[in-house]
Amino acid sequence: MTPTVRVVGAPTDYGANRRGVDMGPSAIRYAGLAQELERADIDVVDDGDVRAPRAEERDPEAERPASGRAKFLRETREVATRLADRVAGALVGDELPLVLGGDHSVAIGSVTGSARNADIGAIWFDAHGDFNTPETSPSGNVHGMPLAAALGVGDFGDVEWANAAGLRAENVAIVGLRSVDPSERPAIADSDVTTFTMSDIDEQGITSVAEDALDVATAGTEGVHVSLDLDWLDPREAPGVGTPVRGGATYREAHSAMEAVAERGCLRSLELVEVNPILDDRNETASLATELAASALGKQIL
Ligand code: B3U
Ligand code: MN
Ligand code: MN
Repeated sequence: MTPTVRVVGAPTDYGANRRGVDMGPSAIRYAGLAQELERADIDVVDDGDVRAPRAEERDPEAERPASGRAKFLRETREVATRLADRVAGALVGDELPLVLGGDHSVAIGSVTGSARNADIGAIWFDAHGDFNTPETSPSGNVHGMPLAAALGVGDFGDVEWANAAGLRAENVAIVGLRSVDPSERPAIADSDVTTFTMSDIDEQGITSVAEDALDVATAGTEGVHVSLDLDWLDPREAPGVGTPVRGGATYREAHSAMEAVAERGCLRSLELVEVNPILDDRNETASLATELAASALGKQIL
């Protein structure tokens, strides 16, 4: 039985360089998230949004990292701290937190909250590695850094609020990779994270890749955080994202991977990030996000 799902929105955009992704939580709710889950016999409680500052009212450099660049680090910390408390609180109440982003920097809060009282694994469905650090980032945008932050890579080792103590790189898999910055490649290679590129999906098939990723994330852990960046999908399926990259997962591959997650029975927390309704076509990316959430949470066809 799927536990009650507690929805919490994190309407941020300062981790990305695009306005509009802060409207992701509204777009996903408007697309019918609660109804989609209820139709799948899943109980849903909507906890509203965490308070998130507006980028234009803040100084991007207010909290400078030890070296390099990470814009809006202070704001990222504020939201991550609030979100981590909400996520951990839901889990203490035996509920399953479902976080709606916002840009992917919110994952720092989701992961640290999910890892607060348990050893967890994580599966990162994403076109990108999200493994930049303030020293390596070409953009300074924190949405390209959350996985490195949670694992304490580079300078992030000293950023205590961002490190997820109960998450080890050996239990992390990235699925769908096809856009990695030259500067972040060595950090991924030097880590114990397991990667599955789009070529791996071409060669092995999504069923095998999803099972392998689940093996990595569940080995010796108490549950898995699934971080679903909608740019994992091909832009033809999910046009409403800030940084689309051609050659992504198809509609069926995405559902198949989510169904594998549900079947394994290991899901501890879920997040849907980077939906940008301004760039979308009739809210179809948000609508797809609701469908994929239902699959991950165990929607049955028959
Ligand atoms: N790797 C680039 C681009 C990027 C990462 N995540 C997204 N875009 N969504 C960066 O800015 O770190
Ligand atoms: Mn991402
Ligand atoms: Mn991405």
